[in-house]
Amino acid sequence: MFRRSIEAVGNRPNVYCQCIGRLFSEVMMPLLTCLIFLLLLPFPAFSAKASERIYYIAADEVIWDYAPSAPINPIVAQPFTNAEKIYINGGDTRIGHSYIKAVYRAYTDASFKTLKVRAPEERYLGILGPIIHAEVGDTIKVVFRNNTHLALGIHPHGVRYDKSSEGAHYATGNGSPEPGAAGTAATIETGAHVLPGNEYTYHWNVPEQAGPGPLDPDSIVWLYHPHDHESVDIYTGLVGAIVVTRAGHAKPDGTPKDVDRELFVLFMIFDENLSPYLRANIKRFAGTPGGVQLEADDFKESNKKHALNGFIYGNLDGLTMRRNQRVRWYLLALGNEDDVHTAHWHGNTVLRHGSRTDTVGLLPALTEVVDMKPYNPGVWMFHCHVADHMAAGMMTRYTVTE
Ligand SMILES: [Cu+2]
Repeated sequence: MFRRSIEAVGNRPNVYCQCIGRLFSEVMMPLLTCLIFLLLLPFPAFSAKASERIYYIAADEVIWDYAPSAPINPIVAQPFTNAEKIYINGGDTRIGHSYIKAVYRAYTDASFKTLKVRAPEERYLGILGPIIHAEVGDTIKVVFRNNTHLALGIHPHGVRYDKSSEGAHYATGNGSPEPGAAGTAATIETGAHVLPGNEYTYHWNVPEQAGPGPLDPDSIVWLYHPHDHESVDIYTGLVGAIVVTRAGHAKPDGTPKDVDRELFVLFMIFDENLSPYLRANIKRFAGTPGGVQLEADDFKESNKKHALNGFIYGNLDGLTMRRNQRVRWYLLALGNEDDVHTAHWHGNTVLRHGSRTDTVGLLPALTEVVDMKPYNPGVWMFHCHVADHMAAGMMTRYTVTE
């Protein structure tokens, strides 16, 4: 084009212009293109602009209903059986299916006045906190507000933090008994123990080490939860997830480009016997609070909610997708020695690290990322395959539409 436009100027084209034009179009341009390509090739992160992802997350106290469908079990569209009623029914010495709990919730800004409303396609997340998305190279800033009556914080897995953003509190020194001795955790504010009504800001980095490894898909998932008194804090209901996408492979919102639908499911037996709200729950929901025997086996069993995203017996609703969509399932687990789960799909299969399966094992604080390309439309069961857990309600359904 350049040469032709010069020639069109007159009958005697300028020889120097022609030479410069040819030199530019046939030598310099290809050289420049190659140079730019070679520079970008080993550094895909250069093509993506690093962002600071800001989240306003509060711990809020709520009344959580594990089975809003009661007295109907939606899996069979029948009333709950006597065996199932152990986990459902309230009574003089039972709490029932609603409990005081705490959940992480997203707000629109630092005023913490307006809740970020979940879109209909996100409501299945249930008790899970806001999903934090970031791309390798980004930074995450979480402004946390504690609206509960407990001292709490946020401890993230996987991402990089300084002590001040670890959200966990323990001695790092030589164990000197002297309170506040240099080098002990007592001298370092980590954001583990944010007092009721207070706020704390966490800064987390997302280096390559926080992102997908060579054998991972383009995004992986990490947990976050309180870590002040970790073994009981998690039974408040406070737990959420962080997705980290490979550099250069994220959409502007941080979600992976190679996925049409992300789904998150937490397999966790919420043992309400260990919840800091146990006594408050007895006082509020038991017919005769004074008659409750904390150590009675049947009372203890009634408080073990074998839940998917905090729902039991098919009450987790909204795991929907279309046929042939690229669906990424992020599976999460947390809890105790009973939290040995095997996530199992009817109707379709998934790819896990390049291997095909329909059942994936989980242990406390382990996560799994598997990809499904649903080819088989219908309403299908999705459940934990541990028999005792199924019987206690760790099951639901997912839907593949045409
Ligand atoms: Cu299970």
